[in-house]
Amino acid sequence: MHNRFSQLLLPFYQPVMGPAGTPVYFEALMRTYAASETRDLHRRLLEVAEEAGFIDEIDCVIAQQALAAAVEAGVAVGLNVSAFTIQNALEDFLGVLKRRASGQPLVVELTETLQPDRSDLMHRFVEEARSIGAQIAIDDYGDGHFEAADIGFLAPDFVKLAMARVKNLSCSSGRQWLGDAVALANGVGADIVAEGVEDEATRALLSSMGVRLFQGHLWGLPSHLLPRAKDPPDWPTAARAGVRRGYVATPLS
Ligand code: G
Ligand code: MN
Repeated sequence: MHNRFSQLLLPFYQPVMGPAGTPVYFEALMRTYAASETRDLHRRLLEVAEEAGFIDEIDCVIAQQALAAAVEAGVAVGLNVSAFTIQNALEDFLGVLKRRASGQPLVVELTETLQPDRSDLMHRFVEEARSIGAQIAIDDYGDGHFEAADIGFLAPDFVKLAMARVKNLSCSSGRQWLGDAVALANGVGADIVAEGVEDEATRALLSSMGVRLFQGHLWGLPSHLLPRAKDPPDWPTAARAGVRRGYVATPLS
C-alpha cells in the first residue's frame, strides 16, 4: 500500500505495559515527518482526515509500515482503524493485514463507532480480523464514541480507557465510573488498558482497582524506534533518550 502519505507519515510506537513491567504490544501512532512530538500537527491532521474522508489512506499506510516493522522486530503491534475506513475501505485495510498476518501477533484498535446502520460492516471486519489471528481493542472508551453496549456487542479482547477518564480519579464519581468499566470488561473477558498514565501514583491506584495493563508517558514518549524482541529490558529509557536527543526519523519499511 503506497500513496502520497507514504512519504509524509510514519508510525511512532507506544508500548502497552503488562503487570510484569514488560510490553504486551506496541501501538503504532500516526506521526508526521514535518513536526515533533510536542506539536499537535498529527492530532489536527487526524481530525481533518476523519472529517474530510481520507483517513482510510492514512490508516492503511501506517498499518502497512508498522506491520512490516513488527514482523522484522519480532514483536506484537497494535494498529488503529477508524470507523470511516471500515465503512469505506474495508477490503484495502484487510488486504494490508492479510499480506502480513501469518503468525504475526496483532491487535486492531477500533477508534470510533460506525454509523448505527452499518454495524454489519463492523461485524464483518471483526470476524475477518479475528480469522487471521488479530485481537480486537475498543479504543478511547469513556470519551464519546463507544458505549457500554458496544463492549457486550463486540466482546473485544481489550478495552482501552480514555486518558480523560484516567485523569479523573481524584473524585469519587470518577473512581466509580472506572470501577464499573473494569467490571464490564471483566464480564466479557476483556483486558482493561488504562491510557495516558503519566505518574506512578496513578498507576498504583489503577492497579489497586484491578487494571493490569497501562500505556502512557510514565514509560517514555512514543518513539519511531520499535524495539526488537531480543533488546535489553531497559529499552524505554533508551527510546526516551533517543527522542530527547532529537533523532531524525527514517522510514522503517
Ligand atoms: O489511539 P489514541 O486515540 O488512544 O491516541 C492516543 C494519543 O494520546 C497519542 O497521540 C499519544 O501520543 C497520546 N498519549 C499517549 N499517552 C499519553 C500520555 O501519557 N500523556 C499525554 N498527554 N498524551 C499521551
Ligand atoms: Mn489507539
